[in-house]
Amino acid sequence: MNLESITLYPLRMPLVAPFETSFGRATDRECVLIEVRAGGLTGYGECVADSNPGYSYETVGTAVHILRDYLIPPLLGKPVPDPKAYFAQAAPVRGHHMAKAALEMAFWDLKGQAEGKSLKTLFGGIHDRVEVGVSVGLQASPAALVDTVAGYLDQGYARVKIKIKPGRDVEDAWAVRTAFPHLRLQVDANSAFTLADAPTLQPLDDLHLLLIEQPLFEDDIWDHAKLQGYFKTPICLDESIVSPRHARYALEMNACRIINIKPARVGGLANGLEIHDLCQSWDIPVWCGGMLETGVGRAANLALASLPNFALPGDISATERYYHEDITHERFALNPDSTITVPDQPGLGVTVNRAALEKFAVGKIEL
Ligand code: OSB
Ligand code: MG
Repeated sequence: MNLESITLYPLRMPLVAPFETSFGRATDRECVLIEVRAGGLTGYGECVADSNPGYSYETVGTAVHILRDYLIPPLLGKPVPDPKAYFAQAAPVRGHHMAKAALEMAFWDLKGQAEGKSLKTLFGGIHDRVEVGVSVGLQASPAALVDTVAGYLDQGYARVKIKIKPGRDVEDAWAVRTAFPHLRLQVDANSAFTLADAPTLQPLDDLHLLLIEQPLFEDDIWDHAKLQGYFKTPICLDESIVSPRHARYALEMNACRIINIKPARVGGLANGLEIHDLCQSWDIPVWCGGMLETGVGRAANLALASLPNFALPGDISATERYYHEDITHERFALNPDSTITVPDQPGLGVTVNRAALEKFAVGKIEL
């Protein structure tokens, strides 16, 4: 099956509500949808790089550049790469994992469609529904945060993550914990603190949090190992784990007791599977992070999260938490038990709504 053509659609989609983290506030979400044609089939991939380099150095602009000028040209007219082998094949391009992961997702979609198997089946997933939570951005005040969290609990979410940053840390978490004593609660700092902040953060250790996500620098596994030594609450790494190798470093250094797997950050779903297996062999639970994906990326995350060692609820919320209108016909709804059902149709198991795609596309690059 030869790869005939690829189209990149940079998208800008309005979010249902602004999303604020320690690195910024977004009212729209930007990403790139990749459409790959081969053998009469069309596979889709989502590049989760944002409009700005706040979470990662990759952006929509760098992803389009790397895809258009380096990753895609050697693929055209050649057999569609085996998705498990693609990351190694793309090694001449250093870094740019989100750009690579978007292509790899489309190759998985094509493989699943060609073989009549869902991604869940291809990955060896064992759950038909996966436990999910909601990631709540910074709000105007601790009281406003408690109100927002209450709204999500009414919708049925059984696990909540709140964003923290310096000056909006212990007080915010304490307010939510006090309002909801039994809530499964965790915090995410997106690299906003340093080791010198450890005494300030210490009270978090008494709030019965599931985990403290990425408190320190994104490229710093070593100081996380020191910080984990001061806390009984598990540290969970997100930004710092950019490959299976980095996962191994973190485990060998005791830098965390939980890992957040975002397939795009680690270079693709195959690397996500490898980190899942590595962590399982270390008895370290993982969970699936999110990047405010459209239905395309959400379908892939659900398939990945159906594996056995995804032992904690994922940041994979219902479509309506993110978008009034999505680019897939399928919308993901929250089941009453705080789960979302994993797609079971071949490939990603979602179909793209052309009208919505045209509406949200801010460009179109045909290769
Ligand atoms: O750190 O987990 C993060 C969104 C964008 C960038 C980074 C993060 C997030 C989230 C949202 O927390 C998770 C979701 O998709 O619901
Ligand atoms: Mg995070």
